[in-house]
Amino acid sequence: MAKRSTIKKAIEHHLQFTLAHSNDKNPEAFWKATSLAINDIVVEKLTTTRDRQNQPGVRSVNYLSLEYLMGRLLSNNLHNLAIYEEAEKAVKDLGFDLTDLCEQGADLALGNGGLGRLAACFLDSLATLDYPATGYGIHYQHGLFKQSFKDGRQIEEPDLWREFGSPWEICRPESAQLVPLYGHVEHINNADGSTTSKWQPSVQLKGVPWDIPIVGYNSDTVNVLRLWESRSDQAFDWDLFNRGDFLNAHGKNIQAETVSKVLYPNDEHEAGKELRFIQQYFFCACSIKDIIARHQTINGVDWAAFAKDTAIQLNDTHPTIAILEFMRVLMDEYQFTHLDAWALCREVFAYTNHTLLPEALEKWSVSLFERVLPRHLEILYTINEDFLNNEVSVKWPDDNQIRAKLSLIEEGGEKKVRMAHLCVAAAHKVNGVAEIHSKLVKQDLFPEFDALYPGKLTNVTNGITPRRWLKACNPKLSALLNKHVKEDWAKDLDSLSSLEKLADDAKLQKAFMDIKLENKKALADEILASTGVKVNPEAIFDIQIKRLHEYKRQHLNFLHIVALYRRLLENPELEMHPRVFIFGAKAAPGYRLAKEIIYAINKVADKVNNDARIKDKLKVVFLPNYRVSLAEKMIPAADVSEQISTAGKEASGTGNMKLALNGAVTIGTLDGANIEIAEEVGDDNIFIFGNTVEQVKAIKAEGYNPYSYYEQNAEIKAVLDWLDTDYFTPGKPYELSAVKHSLLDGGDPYLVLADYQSYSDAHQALDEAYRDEKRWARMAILNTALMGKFNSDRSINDYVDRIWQIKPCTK
Ligand code: H53
Repeated sequence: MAKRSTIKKAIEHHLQFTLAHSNDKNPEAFWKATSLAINDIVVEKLTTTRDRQNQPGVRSVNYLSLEYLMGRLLSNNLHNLAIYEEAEKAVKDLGFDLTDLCEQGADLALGNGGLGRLAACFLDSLATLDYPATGYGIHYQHGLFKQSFKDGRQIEEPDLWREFGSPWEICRPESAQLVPLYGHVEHINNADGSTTSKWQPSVQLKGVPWDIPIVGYNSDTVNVLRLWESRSDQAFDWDLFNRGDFLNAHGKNIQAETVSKVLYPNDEHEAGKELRFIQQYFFCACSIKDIIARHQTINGVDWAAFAKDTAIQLNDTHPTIAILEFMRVLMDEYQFTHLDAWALCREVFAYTNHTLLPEALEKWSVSLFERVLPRHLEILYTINEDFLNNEVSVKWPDDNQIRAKLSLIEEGGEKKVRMAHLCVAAAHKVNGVAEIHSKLVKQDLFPEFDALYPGKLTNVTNGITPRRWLKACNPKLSALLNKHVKEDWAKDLDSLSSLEKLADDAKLQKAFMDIKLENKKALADEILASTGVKVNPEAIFDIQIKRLHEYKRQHLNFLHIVALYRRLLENPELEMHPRVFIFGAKAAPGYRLAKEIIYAINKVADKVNNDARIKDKLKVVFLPNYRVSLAEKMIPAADVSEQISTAGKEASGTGNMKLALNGAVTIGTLDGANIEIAEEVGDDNIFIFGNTVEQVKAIKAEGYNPYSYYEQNAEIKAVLDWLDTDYFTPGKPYELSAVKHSLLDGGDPYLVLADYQSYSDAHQALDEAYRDEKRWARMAILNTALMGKFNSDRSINDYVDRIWQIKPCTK
């Protein structure tokens, strides 16, 4: 293990020789030098891991994802290498505080929300459990936009995450791949009467890989996240340059670079843009070629061994095109027959479904396919023909309705390719991400596929890494847990359950709640610094952090806040513990209503926070630029976790797990992983409200009428009508009316009004529970103690058992 003096020397070395800095105490340079020093240790492990894994017979998983929300790497890598304390001392010797230094690094925000963060947690667990694994994705020049507020409205600015360099990455131009695009397919008639298809692409891109090391916690393994950057195949056009056309001499470069320039900022919404389609193909094509090349360096061209050694996991439908690219390579470059290629595909690929929302289930227009990937479309048609004739029609003879329903091509209107159908047909396993979600995938989304392929559809409940989401982000609570739990709970999270018997212990309760208060004080400082709002750390910190989306119902939380404010104005002596509602959420730049909800919350916050009449009993804060590193500060300080999606809409959620693990009590619907959290902590330690999945279906079937709630519930009516006045936006009535319109005239698609009263009652019960200090401390402790199931190590072991069948590869 690296010692203080070795680390100190390495930092000084990099400062002087890699960065050419004198000892001028520049924090950016120190952060970079420290990262480089730690990376030396990481890279050594990376090389030995690769040598161990790159052996015949070692089966590995390749995780294909368009998103990875990695956050910052320095603190995480130090914790996982178990040298945080030594580094802290080394950095102190050099005049720095390690916590401050870690803050210098930019977040790697190469994702939008839950899906991208899940991928990052999974990589952490794979390396921790010593599984051979490679993550593949895109090396976006700009990650998710930076968010600020101007007069309450969201402003987006580009994210320049590599502005000050990125010390962890290794560029590997020697492993670049070429990616063909566009053009046409030639059909050549062979002597034996058969025809051969030959794709003549008209454009070629180059994919250059950047490797980010993924350090396992207390393990032998450093795996790799390989991110592809797109460049032009021809670096420079000398012809144009010589003719004096200086600007266009770079033209092709610029076009090629746009492919990996920016992450699409939509979470769970597909806009059908050509550039996104090309992004998907670009990274899949590079990754498939890379997987094949790696296999061949180890085994030569041995396709039987390929199937044995290779698992490919598709993270949502975003990388579906990898299936068709693999087919194309096998057929056009290795002379496989269509049937043999398809058989191999079915051994290799598996697919994770993360959503039931129709707007998130990708469909690409056939005409776009035809233009950009004509050969792939041809292959797809053959797959579809085989699938419909040899599988669907065998199971359901003469049933054209089922054929149309299951077809990989959607007809009627513009023809579209149903990417999820292709995934289900090709994959050997399809999993949902929480019990209820997987059940709905079987029952509602793919019932016929479930009948056609019994046993293919399964569940793997999501998880989170306890290293980042407890050990690193909540050092005080971690120290307390170390005192009470013998095992290394950061690896074996189930061991925290030994705290269960101490949940009523007065000493533990005090220590636990003291730490919560300390964390709340730290967050209060952060809130003051970033918003200018002063909040009382003794108040209940009630937190909702996630992407802004109607189905996640930040507006339900908002309506309840307005109602509380109204109740306080009517009765300033109202019995209620002071409450601070804290939000963190980015809205997709094109999602109008989501942006209106942010605006409304900010406007109400302005008013409430400056109203002396309510005596600081209520505060509302919207922290700008929610991201992984901000989550790390908010989560340890939460008393209450808001998980209030419409039942049936949130596939799993993972923020719910992080907050509960840090001792927050959930107020939530019976949706996604909330259901499993409730099972673990028990009904007494969670506040469940609202309509269930079945009730939601019944309400919709009967014909939901939001107006009836508006007319019958005086508080709902008063609150919604208030939004039409200029009370929160002086001189500008109707500025906040968008929310009201969406709920009344817009039909309230996510049943906000139907759940309102039940939500309000649950909050009342929660307030009473908080006022009973012992009861609340018990609940908080039990939430931490009983989160063992949601360790992402458990999720990964489920994937291994049910889908990947890989083995740890240790020294
Ligand atoms: O994936 C998370 C789930 C969450 C779900 C989310 C997600 C995205 O972030 C993006 C696209 C998508 O289809 C799903 O909304 O419920 O926890 C990880 O599974």
